Amino acid sequence: MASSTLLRMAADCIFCRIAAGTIPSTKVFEDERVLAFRDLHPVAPTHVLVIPKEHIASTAHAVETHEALLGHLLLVAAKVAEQEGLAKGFRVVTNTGADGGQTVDHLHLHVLGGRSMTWPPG
Ligand code: D5M
Repeated sequence: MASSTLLRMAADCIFCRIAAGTIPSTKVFEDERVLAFRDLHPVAPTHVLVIPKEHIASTAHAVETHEALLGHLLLVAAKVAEQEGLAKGFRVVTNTGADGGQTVDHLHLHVLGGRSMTWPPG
């Protein structure tokens, strides 16, 4: 792994380890900037997480230089939804901070589908 990649990994971040391949995951999509894998505790028939390989703690920690990467994450979420056959629709969620329900401090998009979603979320 390139040292620049190592520098952008956070120590003890589970999603950095998944991105580096040192913790296994069920991958559904990968390119040089992002990884998509199945959530360990799915809350919908399809529940995929899309993460940047670079460590960004949350949406609130994203800065201007992440703009293209953030757009790419959303495009990959749509690609994953198509790949998963979610033609009837899907939901993309990013929990941010304690009140937002974030439990893993590495920015991730949840792609949820395969059932009808309700609103508002809990
Ligand atoms: O979502 C964090 C999500 O991460 C939560 O739905 C469980 C999932 N998770 C945690 N560890 C793993 C591993 N090892 N593989 C796959 N999925 C995992 P949040 O929005 O932060 O609450």
